[in-house]
Amino acid sequence: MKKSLKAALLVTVACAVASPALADFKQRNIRVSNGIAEDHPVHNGMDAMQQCLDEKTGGKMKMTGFWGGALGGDLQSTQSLRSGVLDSVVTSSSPLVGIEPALGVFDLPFLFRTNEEAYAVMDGEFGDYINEKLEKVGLINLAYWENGFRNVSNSKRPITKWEDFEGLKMRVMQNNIFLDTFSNFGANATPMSFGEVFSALETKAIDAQENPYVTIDTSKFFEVQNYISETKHTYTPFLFLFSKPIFDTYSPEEQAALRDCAVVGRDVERDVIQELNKTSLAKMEEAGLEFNVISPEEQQRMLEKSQEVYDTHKDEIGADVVEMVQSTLAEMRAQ
Ligand code: 2Q2
Repeated sequence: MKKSLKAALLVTVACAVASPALADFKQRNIRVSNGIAEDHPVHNGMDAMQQCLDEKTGGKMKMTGFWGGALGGDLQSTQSLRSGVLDSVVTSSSPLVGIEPALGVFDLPFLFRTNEEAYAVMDGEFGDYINEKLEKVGLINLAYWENGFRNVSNSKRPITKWEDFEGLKMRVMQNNIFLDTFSNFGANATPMSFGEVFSALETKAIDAQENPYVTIDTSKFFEVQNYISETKHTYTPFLFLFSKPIFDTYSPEEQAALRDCAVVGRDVERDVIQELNKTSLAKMEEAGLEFNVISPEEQQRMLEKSQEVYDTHKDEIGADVVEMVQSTLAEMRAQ
């Protein structure tokens, strides 16, 4: 037998052995709750994840995305996962600190400086450490997707230094670290679920909110705001969570397919969100919003002013947890 034909046969046999038979997969209809709008890059990530699942399972594992909080907000959907009545949710980590306090580390202002730092921490040992904690509370985190670096939009004035927050009625996520961070700057901070933000801005119940550009664009907050200021004050991850009670009924092959394809979707979502962040900002400037970038000096003053937030919340997050991330980042920055 010709060598090349033999090699081709060996590869074919190896693939057949490595990849589970399609018979190992059952028909699964997976509902995925999202608080964000359907045209957010999470949708691109889910499309790529679905394509991966189709290839691995012969189309047996099908996801359906529910957008705009149709199945409930972040915390409500996450609780439904824990009780096994909902399959999956893509949610920020911030509203979940009541379930797992260690997640609060991601809310510390100016923790990460770049996307690369965030990815190294989330996709590495620390991410696994957090995922082990989440499993203990009934949640499987399939992968860390991207919500991203958060910036401030408001209807009153450009934010050029922390003192400019004085008296601003500002929505924050339902999370005490965010509440303290902006109260500490002098804002009149109000915790509010994501689904209420647009109408609160529209009715002037609040003046300001903070989110990545893509979110401010796709959730149309910019339509009822006048200023957008690049502060990059926090990087928020999206957790692609799956119900552990449901996950435990899946075969090892089904579980592996979900985890592997969530990573495929993650990489697509991160790429698309990087591109869309640029076009979202341009679109909002064209819509008439006044844009400014806070200077490195003023960003440093914001960080120094926020040190007391670290001191206040370090113990509730876990001093060891904060230390793990900060030492990882120190090593990266020393290279
Ligand atoms: O400010 C927010 O609440 C957003 O960053 C949300 O966390 C995010 O858009 C989604 O988790 C909404 O479900």
